[in-house]
Formats: sequence, C-alpha cells, structure tokens
Amino acid sequence: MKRLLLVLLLAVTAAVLAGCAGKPDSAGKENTGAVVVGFSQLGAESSWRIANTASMEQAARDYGYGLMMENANQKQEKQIDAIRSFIAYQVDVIVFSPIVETGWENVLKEAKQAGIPVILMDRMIETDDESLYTAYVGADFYAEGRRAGEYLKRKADETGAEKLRIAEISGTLDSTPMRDRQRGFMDVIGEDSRFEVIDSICGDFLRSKGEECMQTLLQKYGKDGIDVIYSHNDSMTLGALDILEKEGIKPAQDILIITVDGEKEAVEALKNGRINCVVQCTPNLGNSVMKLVKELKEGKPLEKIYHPDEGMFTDFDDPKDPNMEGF
Ligand code: GZL
Repeated sequence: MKRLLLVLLLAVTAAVLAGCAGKPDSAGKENTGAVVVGFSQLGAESSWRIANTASMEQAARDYGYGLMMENANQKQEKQIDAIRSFIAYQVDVIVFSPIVETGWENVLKEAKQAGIPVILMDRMIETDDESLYTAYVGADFYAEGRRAGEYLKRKADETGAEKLRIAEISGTLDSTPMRDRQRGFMDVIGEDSRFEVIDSICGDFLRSKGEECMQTLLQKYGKDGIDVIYSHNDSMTLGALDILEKEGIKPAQDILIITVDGEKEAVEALKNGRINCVVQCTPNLGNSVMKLVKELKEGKPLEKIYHPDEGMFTDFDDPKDPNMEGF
C-alpha cells in the first residue's frame, strides 16, 4: 500500500512538473499531465511479457501520463487486489491483462460503479456483460492459430508428408492465447487426415516448463514418435529446443517446430534452421492503449476491439530479408 502511495505521489509530481495540461509536446501528443492509469500486469513469465510491460511504461512517458503498475506474478487474486486499489485511488483509467478469461465480473462491476473505464490489454475476459470493459487492445489469437495451421498444411504439401503426429505445448490453461491459438490451429488442420494431434501438455508460457514438457513428451513417445511440435510461445519453444538438442535430435529437421510470439531469439533460431515457423504476436501495445486513454479523456467514442497487424516468418521465406526480425 505504501508503494502504491509513493507511485501515485511520484506520478502526480511528474505530472505537475510536466507542465500545463493541453500543451502539445514535440510529437504533437497532448501532454495532459494529470491523467493517471492503473495498470495490472499479469507477470513476467516470458520475453513477450517483459517487452509488453516496457511498451506500456514507455507509452505512458510519451503521453505524460502517470502509470501505477502492479505486477501480479501470475496470480489472478493479485490482479483483482490491484484493480480494487486503483478503484480506491480513483485512477482515470484501469488497464489490465487478464491472466485467465473467467473470474473478473465482480471486480469489474465495482470499477463500473466507480465510473472508471477499463481497457483490456493483450487478453480477453469471458462475460455476457460487455459494458464491463470499454475496449480490448491485443492480438487476434485465433488468426495466429490459423496461421500456424496453414503453415503446417503448406509444409505437408511441399514435402508430400502423408502422416504427421503433432504434440502441442500449450500456454496457460483458460487464457485467451491458449484457447484461441489451439482453436485456430485445430480449425485448419483438424479435418485433414494427414495430421494427428497425439497430445497437448501445458507449459504455462514458461521456458522452464517448456523443457519439462519436452522431456515428458520424449519419455512418452520416444525420439521417433513425434513429427511436429506446436508451441504456444517462444519461451516454451526455446526450452524445448534445449532438450531436443541435448538428446541429439535436430529441431526443424527431425521434428518440425512451430512457435508463436516472434522474439529475437526465436527468429534467430528460424534463420539458423532450428525452428520452421514463427507466428508473430506483437508485445508493443502500449502506444495503442495510451492513445485510447487520450481519446477516452477527450470524450471520443471507442471501438470495442483493436487488433495489431501481425504475420509470420517461415522456412519458406528468405532468411536474409531485413524485415525478418524479432522484438
Ligand atoms: C500473448 C500473450 C502471451 C504470449 C506469451 O499476447 O498473452 O503471454 O504469447 C506471454 O509469451 O506469456
């Protein structure tokens, strides 16, 4: 609680020092100063998450907004506590990345009763009452899953593969990226008789658990029992690669590797022939979020959903393409 007070005091001081409200800065962004954003970040589980936090902090600085950030360290109850504290401080806007889709309605009803708008960033909630949040800024995870499936179908076409046994290493159960990356992938490959999903094992988006999952899968199916790994994020994938290579298995050659996020280390692994496909998921959402905060403060109407443009890099692309780079 003392930390939150200190953060708020620093934020307000920064706002006062930032000069008068309404004075456009060099980038033309209105430096409103007094706006304070309460931000509940779900954790620091992956390079994606760390980049996402940095993006929010930078965007708040760019807009001259105070940012009260609480990191929940993968605990939903800590996110709920943080949101309640933002309500108590009467922040201007609450932004949070819900670790899972369910369990938010009570605290979001409290935010609504307090008249504080809520922006969902990165992950969605499951609710029948869409008035509980003003907007969602984040990826279309279903489209990401479809891209992964479309890559695999193209790979099977190009190699003439007749039977590919797929093991999925999934993200946090009941999180939006886990649910929709799985659904999109299955909707593309599920009816194709060349593909068989032999297992799905949860790695919680963590590199260490990606290693554990790969060890479990190898123990269960053997070195010759898996043809494809579909992993819901690069951190888990990079952990899995370490295990495969320790076992003398050549990733991307002996076993196809499909991953999501697009962090630098994964894109480099693609360029070096250790990964076959990297589906992009940008962590750089901060500017889009703060732009919506500004529009909210100006009384402008918002759309409900804001998806960033995303694509993918594969082993069909030119590794020397300067656009092939990670975050
Ligand atoms: C996706 C994000 C996921 C990333 C993981 O937007 O929620 O959580 O794919 C991160 O790296 O842990």
